[in-house]
Amino acid sequence: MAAESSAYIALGANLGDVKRNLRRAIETLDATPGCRVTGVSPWYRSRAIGPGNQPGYLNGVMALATTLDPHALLDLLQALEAAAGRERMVRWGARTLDLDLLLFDELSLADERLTLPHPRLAERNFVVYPLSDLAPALHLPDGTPVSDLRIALGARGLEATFATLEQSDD
Ligand code: A4P
Ligand code: MG
Repeated sequence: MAAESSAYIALGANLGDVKRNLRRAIETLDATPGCRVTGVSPWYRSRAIGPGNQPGYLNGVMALATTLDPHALLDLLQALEAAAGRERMVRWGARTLDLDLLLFDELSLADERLTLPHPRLAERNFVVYPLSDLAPALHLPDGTPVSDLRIALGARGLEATFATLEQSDD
């Protein structure tokens, strides 16, 4: 059996049936051969970063144990985004699921498809807060503790919500 790697994935959604899309992404990843979801963070509402007047996002992070390589995992995440996107194009007309590969073991790399750690990880409190909730002692490959990033960024535009998607009522 191939050795398992440890990966962290950011989840975000701001349109459509947000909780259902997020829940489904977690369930589908956990049901994929070679992937095991080992933890899910609490969930945050965040002010949208991006053009126009977008609704707020729901953001969280999951931890994954996987035998996939990083590019195969990226393929899988993009397939899940596309699956949610196809539904959304019929019903809502805009993005409903964003899955970013934040960290993969201690890997640092940059090629045309994949940059690790995720290039915007350290700038985004809606990524760093749930990541440090889930893994308080985690360090980036360069040694930066995620707890330091959390202090540096602060909670501006961020609101802690529910501990699990299942606990929340729609
Ligand atoms: N790519 C390179 N490295 C990675 C990586 N580590 N993980 C490439 C995922 N993808 C990676 O990403 C564009 C390309 O990045 C991919 O083709 C992949 O090969 P995408 O997810 O397809 O496109 P995108 O999400 O529309 O663009 P981008 O630039 O990745 O946006 P972000 O950074 O994902 O931001 N505001 C709030 N409050 N909360 C959010 O979650 N999310 C976004 C999307 C914007 N504003 C937000 C939030
Ligand atoms: Mg993205």
